[in-house]
Amino acid sequence: MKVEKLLSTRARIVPGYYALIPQEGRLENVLPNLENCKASIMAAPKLGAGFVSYVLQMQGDGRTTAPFGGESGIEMFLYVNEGMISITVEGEQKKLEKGGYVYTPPGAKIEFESCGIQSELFFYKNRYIPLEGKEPWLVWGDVEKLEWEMCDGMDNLFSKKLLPSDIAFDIGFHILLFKKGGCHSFVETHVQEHGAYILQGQGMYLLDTTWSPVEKGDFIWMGSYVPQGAYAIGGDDFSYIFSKDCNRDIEL
Ligand code: UGY
Ligand code: MN
Repeated sequence: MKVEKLLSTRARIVPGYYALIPQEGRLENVLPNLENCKASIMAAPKLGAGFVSYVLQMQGDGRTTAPFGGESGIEMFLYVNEGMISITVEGEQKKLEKGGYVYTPPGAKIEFESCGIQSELFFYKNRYIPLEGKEPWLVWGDVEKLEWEMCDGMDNLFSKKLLPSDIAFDIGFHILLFKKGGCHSFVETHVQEHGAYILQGQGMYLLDTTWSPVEKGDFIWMGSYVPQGAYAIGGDDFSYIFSKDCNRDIEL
């Protein structure tokens, strides 16, 4: 068979530091508790990430055959990027559409199934860092109901904060939206990690010293201290959802 295109990739992987995984390079994994679902594991400890994140493409009849979670200390987050999903957490059931999300506190179990249409989920597992006297709680949300906040006084960069500003939580999820001409106001360098999934548009992303073109469907893992920044290109809105560890001191 003749290969039409030269074999090349936008993937940039520096284990322990950062990774850009373009959509076209993703592979599908079989996971024991998922049926009729293409599961791609994005960030994982093998890469150097402190968490696991997945992109799950569920067929109309895709579902979990056994719950995720239940291990003590594991918190999870699920964001519906396309379609409609019925989700059950500890006996509580809700239907979420595009923009819907749920955070499950340590030890909770989650089950989900597509509601007859193809659905895409961004899914996340992380080991919770306990804080004496505090416990995070189950959070259901819908980004459509959250207000955009201006970032750094700029009229073309906005964010939404998906989880409560409470010290009990050790992780945050946010959406960053770059309107035409929008960019970070400075190149960030920080201890927190990010798992970022691009929801729409195209941009240029700085990771360490290299700018790379990125677009909808790409995943970026930013490890501790990787210099990072972005700007939108092409005139359309550019946005991504990302995780950020928070509210904890560093153990020595
Ligand atoms: O809050 C953040 O750390 C975020 N602005 N970083 C990023 O978008 N790479
Ligand atoms: Mn950052």
